[in-house]
Amino acid sequence: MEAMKGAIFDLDGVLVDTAKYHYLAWKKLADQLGIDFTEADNEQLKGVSRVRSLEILLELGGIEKDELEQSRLRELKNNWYLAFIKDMTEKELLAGAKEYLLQLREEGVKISLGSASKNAISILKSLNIYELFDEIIDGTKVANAKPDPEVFLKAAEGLGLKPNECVVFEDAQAGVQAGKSAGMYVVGIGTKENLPEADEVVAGLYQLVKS
Ligand code: B16
Ligand code: MG
Repeated sequence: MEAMKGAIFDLDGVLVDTAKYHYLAWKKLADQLGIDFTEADNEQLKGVSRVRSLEILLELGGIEKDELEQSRLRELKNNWYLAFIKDMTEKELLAGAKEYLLQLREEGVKISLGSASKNAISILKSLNIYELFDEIIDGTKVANAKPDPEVFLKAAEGLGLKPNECVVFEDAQAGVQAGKSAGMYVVGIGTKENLPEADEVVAGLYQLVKS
């Protein structure tokens, strides 16, 4: 890797733990549809787009729905999810997240978001870190979901940097693959067992904060 000039952060699971709220909302939908859906099943939805997440849920239940009905179900789930995260505050930031963003800014590293979420901007604002980003690429700006590299390539372009000048911070396997396909150095957030393709793995951003 060249010296890091840009840092591209996934949102859910890296900066904030919204996975539990996604789970509660998908679980509510699953209950309504009579689908058995566990927290272990929810792992398959991490980092995956809303459209694909619903397809996986329906596949788990062996249920088929046409596109119109799927769109209604996605909206239902998203409204529940938004109600769950409505009162989210800075307290929900994962350990070290804000400190690490501030440290990078201090070092002159450019910062972008690279998230599949279509709710990313409102979440960043609730967490009071929106102003720390030079670029935001989210689910409203990409056509192809991770593991496609589009989200990270657009982020690098938005920062005015080459892919090999950027480092991706990702907690999901699909996101790590997207970062590698983009030609970037990838720091996995989690464990080596779960993210074997990452260039290095830390348990959380707090491990990268200089004391
Ligand atoms: P939304 P990330 C992803 O965010 C989540 O990990 C994934 O579980 C979710 O389905 C996806 O965003 C879409 O989110 O329904 O809010 O548009 O990890 O890429 O930041
Ligand atoms: Mg994630």
